[in-house]
Amino acid sequence: MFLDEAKINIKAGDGGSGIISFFYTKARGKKIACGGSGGRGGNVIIKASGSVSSLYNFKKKIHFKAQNGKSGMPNNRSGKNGDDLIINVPVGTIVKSEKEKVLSDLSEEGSSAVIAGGGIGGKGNASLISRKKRFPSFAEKGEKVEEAWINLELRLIADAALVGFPNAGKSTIISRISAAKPRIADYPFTTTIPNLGVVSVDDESFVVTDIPGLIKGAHSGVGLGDKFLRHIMRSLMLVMVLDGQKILEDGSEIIKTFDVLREEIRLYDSGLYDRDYIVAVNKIDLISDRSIAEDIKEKLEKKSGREVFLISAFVGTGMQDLVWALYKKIKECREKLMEEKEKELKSCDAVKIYTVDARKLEDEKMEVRRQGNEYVIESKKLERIVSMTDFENEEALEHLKRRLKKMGIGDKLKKMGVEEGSTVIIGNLVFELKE
Ligand SMILES: Nc1nc2c(ncn2[C@@H]2O[C@H](COP(=O)(O)OP(=O)(O)OP(=O)(O)O)[C@@H](O)[C@H]2O)c(=O)[nH]1
Ligand SMILES: [Mg+2]
Repeated sequence: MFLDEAKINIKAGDGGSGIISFFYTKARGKKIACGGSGGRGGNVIIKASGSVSSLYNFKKKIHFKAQNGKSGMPNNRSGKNGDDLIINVPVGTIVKSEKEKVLSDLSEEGSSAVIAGGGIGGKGNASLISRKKRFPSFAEKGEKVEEAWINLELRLIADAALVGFPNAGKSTIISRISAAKPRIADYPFTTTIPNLGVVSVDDESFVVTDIPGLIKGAHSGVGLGDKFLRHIMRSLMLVMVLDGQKILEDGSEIIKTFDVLREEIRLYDSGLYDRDYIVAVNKIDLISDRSIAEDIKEKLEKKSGREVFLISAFVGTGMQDLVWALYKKIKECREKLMEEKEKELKSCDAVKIYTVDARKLEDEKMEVRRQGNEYVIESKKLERIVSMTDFENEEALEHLKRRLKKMGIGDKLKKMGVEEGSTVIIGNLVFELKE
């Protein structure tokens, strides 16, 4: 079965907690804080792998969790970091958040992205020594991270895509030139999900896909077509498959079909419309008068400015020529693509690209929301600091207070319009804003 969408639940590992420990030297009767810090939680990484061909497995396994970081240990030993969890997906998978925001586009073999970062480890008391506090009897808790639902979406990356009206014989063509065994039948919309086939030529190969038939209005969702047009967005070239049986009715009918097909593609996406293509007029075995077919071929060639092939997927007429033409064109397209990539790489050398860690940027944001007489502070960074504080421990609370003061949070809040004496809330922490 072929599946092109999946929804999974991921959770990165929580950070391990720091511990409180002291070491006493017998000889000099000295006390040293030696609690180790917790390890980092494992990341959830999604990786494109050529050995995975569909999203089918994500129907059966939905929950993915990376390992938590371990707690710190005495003698200032840190806890072990949690192992990252690598989820292998097919090349061409797009990862989106639950709100449909694109998180990553894994279009190349081996490319990967950290989709959920592990929680940071809490500091042990050995790392909390300060000039004021030489014997801290508190430690930080590890950062807890939340689970999230993400959507995986697979766009098939075929070299050539067969597009045409229902019943034109697209599936018959793919079954003839590759080992694919799609359903073929004498009624429209036989194909409901795309078929993929590998075509071998000369020791080399290329991938062809056959998508459900398009009809007028497909670009706006009529029929099945538009749902699958996005699958062929990255195909190097298209093959417009026309039903030669139409010639029997009236010679101009097939030209009309061609126009409607092109128009649907143009309305769907101009990039796809500009993509290179060839035309195949199928079921040529039904036309007994070859000169009529040749006449149509000429007209179509004139109109499109492309090569037009008269074929019969059923009998095999013209199929060899079609395969060779595809092979040649795909080779050209691949070379062009390589050249463009090289150019892109070269221009990258000249321009230095500065990237900002998205998480850091997110961290620095701080917003104040009024809720009745209270003010709720929304800040990833502050919320994290608060959540890592052990509220049962007086010293830890004191440390938190000092830290917030040092960060100038009070002044910042006053500048943002929070009056003195107001109640302020950060995560689980509720306090009164004072001088
Ligand atoms: N005579 C003749 N019939 C053909 C030829 N190619 C396909 N057919 C027939 O046309 C009908 C439709 O073929 P399919 O390959 O299922 O057509 P399709 O374009 O995949 O159709 P959808 O999946 O509905 O979009 C079937 O009955 C085929 O046997 C051909 O070259 N000659
Ligand atoms: Mg079909």
